Amino acid sequence: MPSRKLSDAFTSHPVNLHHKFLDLYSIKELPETHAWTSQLDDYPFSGDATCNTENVPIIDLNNENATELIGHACKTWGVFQIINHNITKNLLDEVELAGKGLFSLPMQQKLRAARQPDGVSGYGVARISSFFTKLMWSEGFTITGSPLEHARQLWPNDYHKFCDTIEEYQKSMKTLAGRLMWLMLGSLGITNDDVKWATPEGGCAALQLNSYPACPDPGRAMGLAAHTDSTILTILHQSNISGLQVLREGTNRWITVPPHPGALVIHVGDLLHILSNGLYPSVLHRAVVNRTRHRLSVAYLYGPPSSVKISPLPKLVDHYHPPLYRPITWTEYLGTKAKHFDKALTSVRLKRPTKDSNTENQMKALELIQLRHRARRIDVILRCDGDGENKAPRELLGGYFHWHSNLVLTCLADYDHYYNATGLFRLPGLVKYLLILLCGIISFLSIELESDDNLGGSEKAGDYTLAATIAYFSNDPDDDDGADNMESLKEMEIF
Ligand SMILES: O=C(O)CCC(=O)C(=O)O
Repeated sequence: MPSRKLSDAFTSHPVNLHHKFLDLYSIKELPETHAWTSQLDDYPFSGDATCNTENVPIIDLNNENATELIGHACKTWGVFQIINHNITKNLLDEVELAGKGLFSLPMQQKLRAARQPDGVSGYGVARISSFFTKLMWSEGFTITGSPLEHARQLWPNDYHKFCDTIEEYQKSMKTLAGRLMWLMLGSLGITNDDVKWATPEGGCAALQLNSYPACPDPGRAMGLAAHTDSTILTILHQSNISGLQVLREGTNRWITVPPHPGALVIHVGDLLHILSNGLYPSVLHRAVVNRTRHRLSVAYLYGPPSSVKISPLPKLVDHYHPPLYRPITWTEYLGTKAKHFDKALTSVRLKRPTKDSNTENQMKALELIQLRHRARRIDVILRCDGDGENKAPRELLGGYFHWHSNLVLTCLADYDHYYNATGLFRLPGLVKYLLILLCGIISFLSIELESDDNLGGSEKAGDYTLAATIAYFSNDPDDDDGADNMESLKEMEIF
């Protein structure tokens, strides 16, 4: 049962919020417990939607270029709005009405369905509240699987309408989420064969209803503090009151996502960030409140089957793009988020190879070999860019020789890959290795130092880089004059 699996995430990190539930609808003055100071101004705000210099993209799913548009939005924004998504206005209105009905119940009645400290579903304040000293100006209701049990607690004699609406909404959202996931993955060149778990029945989800009552002092209150979603993607329906803001990478400004009639907001979640090996960043977002109007939002939090290991997709990983994250299930990730909150993604990130590590050197060597493979001749001119006397310190030169021998080693290691792929040689084992050894030696010998003077070892410390200019000469069969055609010059920093 997926919901039980997801709830396992919180058993080891229960959230005990030691405070009374305040009835925010009746408060006339902002209590100190809810008065935020610093986090509200962490980044500048771009003004309301009319002042935004740029807007979150709105994508028509009927557009024949929808996949490319979505890919671009995921890469550059991590958020976009969709229209023509096949969710009827009637269903959106119904779910909004169901949410309003729930939150307008007396507090004592809502508390009958209160979420347990180690549970996922039910009524309560945002789980992330435990990471902040101030309380948020909102209340929430989470539904995983069937809404029946909680609906019965809230309305013992009259729960059918709520359940019917929620179930219909969950069904439609599941279909849409599956479609969107494939558009997003498709835009990365990923196909069904690459992600076996991503079947129409496969995904797992939770529905989150958020309520933001009108607030007497909105400038000092926070509806929902900045966070990223622990999902593959989130589909958000917001009532026609603005409040959602996303942090725009690059400018580091909060940008309002204005409600657009009939549009749904799509967030890239942390798990898509991992699957895409960081190509599609999960977006930091928050909700602010306003003085006069009650705002409601409904988030469909969509993820993979709870026990499937999620890791950067093999198609997106190669020598140049090593995997940035370790494999993790959704349940494990939710547990990590409950413990580390905004450090959760970093905590599953693999250590990057250090600059002078073997891996990085081998990648550079490999790049050179790939060039070499297509060329008649490659000249490598080494240069030392440093301050002062323009001399490489001894450890740099040591590094250079280390790199050089890596080149030969990589040649050997990649023999099968290159020569089998090109079909150039089909020779017995020992001969193959002798040939590749010879090739390695030739590449070793053909790398020249431009000038002994420039690379002469010195003991001087300083900020040096050792760079190579690689001249690539084509192997053009029509070129019968025997002269080398230099096709490109490539700059490569070595150390
Ligand atoms: O209410 C909103 O606009 C944001 C909701 C949200 O971020 C969430 O439910 O995770």
